[in-house]
Amino acid sequence: MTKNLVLALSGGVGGAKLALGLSHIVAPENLLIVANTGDDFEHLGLSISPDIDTLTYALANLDNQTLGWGRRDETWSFMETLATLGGPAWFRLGDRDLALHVQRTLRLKAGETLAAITADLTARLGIAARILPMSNDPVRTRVDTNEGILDFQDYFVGRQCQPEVKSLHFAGAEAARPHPDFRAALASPSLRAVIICPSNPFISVEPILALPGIRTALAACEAPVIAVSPIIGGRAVKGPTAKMMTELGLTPSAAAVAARYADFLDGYIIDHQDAAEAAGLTPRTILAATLMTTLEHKIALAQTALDLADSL
Ligand code: FO1
Repeated sequence: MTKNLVLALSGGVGGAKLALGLSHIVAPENLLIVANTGDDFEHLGLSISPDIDTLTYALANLDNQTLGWGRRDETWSFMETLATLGGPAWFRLGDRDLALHVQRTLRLKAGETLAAITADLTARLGIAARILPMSNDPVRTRVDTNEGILDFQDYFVGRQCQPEVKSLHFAGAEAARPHPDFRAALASPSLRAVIICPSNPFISVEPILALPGIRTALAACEAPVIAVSPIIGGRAVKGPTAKMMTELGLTPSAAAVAARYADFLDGYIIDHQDAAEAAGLTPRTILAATLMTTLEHKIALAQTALDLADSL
């Protein structure tokens, strides 16, 4: 049995960059990208799945590289008009992006699963690799802060990550069923590697790990589990990872992220800047250029991750 299936766990902007790199190397029928849905929420009566959409736009080459979310070449007539009508304008939905949320909402209301809808919409956008929601059941990240418990998007966008994080929990995770194809991939004899993309461990990766049986399945996984550090030089490339780690009493370092995955991590990729940390790490650790600003960087890092997996 040739081991050719690559399973990537992704959320947010960093995850989508590495997923894009992998999509240029791994044949689409062998690439399964599991997307975090803990960021999902209902807004303006719409079901919004930001991490699925960030992945979708990145793989469709439609992503807004300035904002890091939403579509490029966007117009904002809907938002401008909504604001003049006194509607909530804090969560910005571009006119083209809006069509995706409307269509997803209509199809969910018609009884389709998030996975089925995602498969059809990504195909319509010309994406061959498979983007799979971690579950069809609702999981909602809640952030317990010094200002009380906030829904994720209220914290992340509404409050721009200012409140001090005391803890996170993933409402619904214990009752949610991992998508069966996700479970099957983890147990598949043709699994070549599991790649944990450089996403925020707390808001993008741990909702996935919080699903019943996933941590156990990763620890039991025959294939190597590789992670790319989302922290470079003590700082996150984008977003609140470092601030969150400090507020949670952790040192914002590549080593501290690896410790979150200690029970299943086989290989770890950290940036050259963090070479000094490599010695103390238990998983096989290698250095690479982990800041991905060009497509070439994304492809190179994806290749490095697969090479590390194949070497273990
Ligand atoms: N992030 C923001 O900081 N401000 C926004 O107005 C915003 C709108 C938005 C609309 C659609 C979408 O898919 C994502 C959007 N994001 C926005 C990002 C979103 O908050 C994600 O949860 C983050 O990318 C973290 O994963």
